[in-house]
Amino acid sequence: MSDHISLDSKKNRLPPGQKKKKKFPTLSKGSIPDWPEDWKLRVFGEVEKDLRFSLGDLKNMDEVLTQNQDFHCVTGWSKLGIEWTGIEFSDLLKKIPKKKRVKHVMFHALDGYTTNLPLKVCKEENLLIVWELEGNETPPEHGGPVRTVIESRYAYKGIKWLSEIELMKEHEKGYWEERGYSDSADPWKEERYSE
Ligand SMILES: Nc1nc2c(c(=O)[nH]1)N[C@H]1C(S)=C(S)[C@@H](COP(=O)(O)O)O[C@H]1N2
Ligand SMILES: [Mo]
Repeated sequence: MSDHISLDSKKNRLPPGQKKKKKFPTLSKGSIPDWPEDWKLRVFGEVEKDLRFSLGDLKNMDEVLTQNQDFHCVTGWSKLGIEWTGIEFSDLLKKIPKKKRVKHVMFHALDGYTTNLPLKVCKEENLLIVWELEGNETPPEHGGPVRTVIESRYAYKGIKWLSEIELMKEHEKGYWEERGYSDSADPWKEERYSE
């Protein structure tokens, strides 16, 4: 099919200033971290008690789904229609006895990376915690075994090698947000850098 009649361009899925990539590039601040045998996703902060979920726990949840998402890197490339399998953050959140005052979420990764999002965004936009990419285990270079993705924000708001989710009452900035990248990171408004 020629490009100009493809579904992608019809629905205008390419945000301003982005170029479409056929391949799925990888981008990380450093090298791929080791994945601990006994990995568990820890949820801590403003919770009644710390919770830990193994990959098996996640895979056994009734809410597991497969979803296609577009992926927009702030450096200017987009990869459209990536198929992920995992669970919605909002479904995980329902299982967590959290304090009422939670307003913000910080995601932590095994390479020391962090990224922050308002709780409202985490609940209302399609933030996924995923372990499969195109029907196979997510490869380490793309953040496997477990990462997050959120197509409504630049891709640095998704975290590879997810280790911990911190529920917070105050706002704090993550790794790129502290280094001058936009805190809200909406690709449709081209929010690349902080003011
Ligand atoms: N843990 C971790 N997550 C991360 C990053 C990183 O360096 N470490 N880079 C971010 C950036 S800037 C992008 S564009 C995407 C890249 O994901 P990919 O390598 O699967 O394309 O991961 C995001 N999440
Ligand atoms: Mo990025």
